[in-house]
Amino acid sequence: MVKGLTTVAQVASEEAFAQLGELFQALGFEQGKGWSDGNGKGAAFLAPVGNVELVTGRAPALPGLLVEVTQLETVHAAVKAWIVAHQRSEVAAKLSEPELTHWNSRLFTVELAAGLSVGFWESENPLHGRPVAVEGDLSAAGKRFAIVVARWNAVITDRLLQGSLDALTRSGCKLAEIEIVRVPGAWEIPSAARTLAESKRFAGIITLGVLLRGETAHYEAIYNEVARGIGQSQQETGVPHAFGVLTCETLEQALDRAGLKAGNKGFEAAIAAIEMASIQEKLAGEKVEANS
Ligand code: DLZ
Repeated sequence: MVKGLTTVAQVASEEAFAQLGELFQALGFEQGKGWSDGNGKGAAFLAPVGNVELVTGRAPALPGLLVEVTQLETVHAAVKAWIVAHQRSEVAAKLSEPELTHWNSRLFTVELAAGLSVGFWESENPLHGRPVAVEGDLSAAGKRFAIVVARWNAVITDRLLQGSLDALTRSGCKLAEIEIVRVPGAWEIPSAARTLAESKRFAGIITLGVLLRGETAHYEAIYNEVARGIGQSQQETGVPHAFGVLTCETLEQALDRAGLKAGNKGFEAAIAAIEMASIQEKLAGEKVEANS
């Protein structure tokens, strides 16, 4: 069965061989397994995907070796910089400017060495070549969400709560569709989250709390149990649970993650819940085709 694709190019000198290797790595090729047998050597450069294209009815794109890239101008600049760095004036003469093709793309070509002509191209369609994926929308309109928030370290959890409410309402969720449940501490989050999830009234549950290592006896044990309980509730009910329980060394670190220097984890958790709620909705609606 087909396993991969290899294109072989002869390079005249060891110096050019080394310089081209440098360029290919700078362009983003992953270095593969090379070889050396005393007479010669080979260097392999890997691309994430490859294909053989058969063409009929019109002339195929030239040259035969085409590398699809993103940021074509950056690649063009990298090739130019390589030409200058290695004083390859003979290559400079064979470097074209990026131009539109008849296949909705832009392309430039360069003869990097005798017999090694490469075309670099970028599709005008940013989704070209991307695998089709199920992705969640970031709309919370028409969905109900529950937020379970611990009262312990309220100076921080209140900020996380504000962040979550901000994310939900800005994504179209009405305040009336949000249920806030306050529990004593992080330890109590899983049981409340589970009850809410089992009610099947919510598209997602957002859990918010703060555990401070310095001030929490049996910190690891509590943290593990809280994480396990929230995860288990999510897996066993099928309702997305976003994990917004901070685990920090100090109060300052926690404040940074509650809206000061490192974003607001309550906001981020709510966004994750919205996305997962949408993904669950899409996955639930997907049909299993006969041949899949
Ligand atoms: C007891 C305790 C301690 C020491 N530290 C924290 C903490 O840092 N964050 C938090 O949310 N809760 C803490 N708690 C309270 C427990 O989570 C729990 O509420 C009590 O042990 C009562 O069951």
